[in-house]
Amino acid sequence: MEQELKTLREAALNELAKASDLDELNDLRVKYLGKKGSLTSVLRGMGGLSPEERPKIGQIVNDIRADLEGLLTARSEEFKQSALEKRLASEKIDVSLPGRRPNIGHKHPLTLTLDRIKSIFMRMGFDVAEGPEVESDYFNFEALNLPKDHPARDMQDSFYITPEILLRTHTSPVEARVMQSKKPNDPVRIIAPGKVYRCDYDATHSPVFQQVEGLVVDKGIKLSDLKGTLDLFAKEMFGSNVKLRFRPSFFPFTEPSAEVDISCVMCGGKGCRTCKDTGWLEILGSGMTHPGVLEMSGYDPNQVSGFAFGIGVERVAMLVYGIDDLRLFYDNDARFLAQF
Ligand code: 2U9
Repeated sequence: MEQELKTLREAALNELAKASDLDELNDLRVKYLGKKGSLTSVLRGMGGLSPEERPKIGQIVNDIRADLEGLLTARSEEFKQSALEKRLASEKIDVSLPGRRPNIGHKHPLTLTLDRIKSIFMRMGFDVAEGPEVESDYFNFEALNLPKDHPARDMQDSFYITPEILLRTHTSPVEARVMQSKKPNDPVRIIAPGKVYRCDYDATHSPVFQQVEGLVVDKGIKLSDLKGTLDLFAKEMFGSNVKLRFRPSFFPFTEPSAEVDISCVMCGGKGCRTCKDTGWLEILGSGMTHPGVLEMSGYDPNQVSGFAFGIGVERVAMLVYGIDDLRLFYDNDARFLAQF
């Protein structure tokens, strides 16, 4: 057996000396030291040896294993080193060249605008509420006092999934859901930001756009609360010199309703192309929450009252950044987006 081991050792050393790369070294490791390798087979055959011979042979096997392992490691280091040297010799790096600046992304102008709107209302104590974009006819229309013959309910004006389910046309259903989740008459002070969908597409309308709607309901909420809140919002958003104008309007979910204009941010109210020489820019719609809408969500209009408003985020972003075509927000043209 001693002779057999000696031959094995010599064969292994011989092959190791001839190996020319890491793969071959690995094959040799498996061949001699692996689970089914030659040395392991010798160890298995030791059962037939006398008790005096066993430790002697065991010692020889261990010595060979240690020798082979040492040599394998040394040779593989040699191969790795020479591969590295070869690569370094062929690779020419000019460390004096300027580096490549990575393109770091940033927030989309609509997100920047939305963040600012949210921050202004959060500082006034509003909570941010969210809800589904795929909505039921009940929450999108019924609970908001939108009659069956209202134009928004037409298949041509909204995206229907089934006759009873559609892509929400405003974020108002979020406010209705919040009211219905509360104890009747519990105070509400929320904004509902998010995407909404309508069949419309031109320079000032996109089939998907973003809104921030707001709803305040409590005992004794008055029109002056609505005016004060929106006045503060407009001054924070467009500057403290801005003036507000409330024009009577109509929405099914508010009564009375008002459209809100700000003095033109481009010309300060003198009249220019942006304000079509009127000195005013329409920025949002608002009103006192319709008693029927309160009732529908379990609130008692004799105990509490409220106000609501709706802001188009694209419209605000266009005024803040001086953009004249809303489609730019959705084209994903890097030359446009890089400017923010
Ligand atoms: C509940 C009750 C009342 C939300 C309101 C508006 C006025 C409004 C438009 C502005 C521009 C939508 O993005 S836009 O096209 N919105 O004028 N929205 S009051 O009123 C509500 C909402 C929920 C329960």
